[in-house]
Amino acid sequence: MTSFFNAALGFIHHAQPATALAGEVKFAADLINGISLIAFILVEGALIYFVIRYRRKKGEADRQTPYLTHNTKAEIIWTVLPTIILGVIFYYGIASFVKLRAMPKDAEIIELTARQWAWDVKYPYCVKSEKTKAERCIKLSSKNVNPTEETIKSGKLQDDLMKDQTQFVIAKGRKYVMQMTSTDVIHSFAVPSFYVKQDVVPGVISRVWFEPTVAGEFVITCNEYCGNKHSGMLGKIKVVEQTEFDAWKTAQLAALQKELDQDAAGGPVDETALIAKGKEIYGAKGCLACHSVNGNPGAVPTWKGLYGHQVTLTTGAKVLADDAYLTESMLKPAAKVVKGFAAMPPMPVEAHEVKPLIAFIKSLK
Ligand code: HEC
Ligand SMILES: [Cu+2]
Repeated sequence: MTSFFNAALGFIHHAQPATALAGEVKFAADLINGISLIAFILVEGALIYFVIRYRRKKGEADRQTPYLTHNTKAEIIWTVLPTIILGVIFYYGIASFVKLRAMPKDAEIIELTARQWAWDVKYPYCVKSEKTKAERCIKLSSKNVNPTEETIKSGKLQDDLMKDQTQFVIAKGRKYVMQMTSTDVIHSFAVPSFYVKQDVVPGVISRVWFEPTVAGEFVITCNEYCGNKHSGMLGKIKVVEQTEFDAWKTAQLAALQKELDQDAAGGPVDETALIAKGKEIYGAKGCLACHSVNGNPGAVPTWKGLYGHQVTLTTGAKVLADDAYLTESMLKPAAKVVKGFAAMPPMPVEAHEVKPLIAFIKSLK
């Protein structure tokens, strides 16, 4: 019997609990589903039994239903029993809900921004340039998909990206608060194994917290329909041991420091290096989810042949796609909108990324 229930519930809850609270939430959900399943079987079973047992048989005389006004015993049972059951459900529901909603004070805060169709995260770990005083923090966007010539030509790029979205790393046994907002439409941040789900809404900051207790990789899904690539708005959380996390963090910060120093020295000067960097950002910042670079027409303008050509705007005006126009289009996408397209939502492009991106667009003749 237990294995039957486990199998039945297994359809609903595949995920193994992987945080301090997940077990409690799973228990509440399993309890409600289990009670519902039993109630369903009893009610439907009785229904089928009565239909067969009390059916009107062939040639049988008509019978009148007895006139019942009330039955105290039955009324007490069907009032008290459901009240007790609902009371139990309420208790287990509210007990874990209260804990889920109380953000711990000693947690690390990770900022998360949702957009069509990716998650961008920002850690509270930063480095500063001695020379320029510029600051750079660990940020992760889509997993660094490094587009190859082959994938660019085939146009398969966009599917490639959707398969392997943002992957971010956290340490086992630490508490984390995700501080979340959206730049475009309503999304919902959900990690099935963590048993958390929270709407991510433009103009609003919502929070969710967890304390991972199991090392491994866990899937992030968007649980609110948010456009035609909603189903590909996936991500991964990689939970590692504290020592591994520290090593990861040190390496990330060292790479950022190197970038800062390079920028302070004038940035990569040779065009090939700039193009390579631009291509990397195109993958890492998820531009490739929308912009093709092989000329494929779509719901979004292709980047192929864009540089140096005339672009018609929604206002009817024509502009030359030069450095100034492209810079503005990346940093303030709503300023000039290409005719025939919806405005691009704000993108997490940083000022220092514009130059390499333009070099990359320029190279797509
Ligand atoms: C959700 C889909 C989407 C994503 C992701 C996206 N864009 Fe766009 N982009 C658009 C749309 C739609 C337009 C055309 C409307 C407009 O001009 O705002 C556009 C236009 C542009 C233009 C002007 C192109 C032209 O033909 O004039 C530039 C430059 C641009 N995007 C850069 C970027 C960069 C850089 C990224 C990655 C950081 C990016 N976009 C990611 C949808 C997207
Ligand atoms: Cu979404």
